[in-house]
Amino acid sequence: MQKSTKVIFTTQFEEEVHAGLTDFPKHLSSKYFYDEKGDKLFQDIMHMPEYYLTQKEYDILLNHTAEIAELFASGNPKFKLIELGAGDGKKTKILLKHLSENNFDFKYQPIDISQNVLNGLEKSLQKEFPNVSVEPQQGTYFEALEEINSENGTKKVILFLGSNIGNLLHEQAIDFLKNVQELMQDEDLLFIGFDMKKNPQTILDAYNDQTGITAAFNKNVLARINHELGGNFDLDKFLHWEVYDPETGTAKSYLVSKEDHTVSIDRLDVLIDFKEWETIHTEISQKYDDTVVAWLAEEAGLKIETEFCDTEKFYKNFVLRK
Ligand code: AVI
Repeated sequence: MQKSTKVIFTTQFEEEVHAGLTDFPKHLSSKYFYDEKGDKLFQDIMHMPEYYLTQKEYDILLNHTAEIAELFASGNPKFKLIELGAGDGKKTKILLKHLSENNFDFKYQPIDISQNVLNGLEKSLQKEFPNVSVEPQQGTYFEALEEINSENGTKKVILFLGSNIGNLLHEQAIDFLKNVQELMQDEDLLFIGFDMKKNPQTILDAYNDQTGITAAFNKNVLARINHELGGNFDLDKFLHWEVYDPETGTAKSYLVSKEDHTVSIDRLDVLIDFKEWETIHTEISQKYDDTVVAWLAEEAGLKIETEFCDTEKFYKNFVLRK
């Protein structure tokens, strides 16, 4: 970094981009992948054969639909289904179909950071399930938690699918689960997806597809900085690089500068120097085993009630209670 005039940040995006790119080593948060283009790229990722996570969770929901629905309604048949990071709802629609066809007494509240994604979801739900009462809400997981808090008195079934928890470090995941736990009542459930450890090559392939979709997704954070903050990143000067540590179960994504160069970001009034092969760490996608899931749950004050798994044991959905 060469300039250091005082800039007043007006958004969290500006502040975090400045902090991340002037730090050593450099980093940017994966939450900034998701603008309209990033949402579309993530949809494409979920359709890639290499990205097994979506299909595996879909299979679990499809093979255990009735059992899961009964679990949601056990004790108190009336509940609110709150989904954190709902996306296009493709997997959840399996449950919604069963719940609505069998006259379960529930409301569906999809929560997502992207208003664009929510608009699409709401439209498709109106068409496919006109009888389901839908209350979409835009916001981050943490804003969503406040929403959950205001729901006391209604039984809540909280869905957190897609191994979205894997984008958090263990410490952050525990904090998040603890926050959820504190807002849960005894009858509430947390239905949560975890991508499990497996052949390391399978994991690397999922984050390093030959078609370059994941690379474009990773680089989209730079494209966003260009569009929204007046940056002049040349995306071709960066490589998408994925590593997976089979011991810790952590997959990490990087952008690696192929040459010495300087990038300016007008809105932040800053110049960022890159050395040849210097990295920007952009995402972690944690993989789990049973011991780690049990540890996270215990640290957060949650109990594992039951679990569902696909035939290859690639992916698991756990049902947690406080
Ligand atoms: C949203 N999240 C769980 C995805 C993952 O697997 O970490 C995001 C993703 N990054 C690259 N491919 C998919």
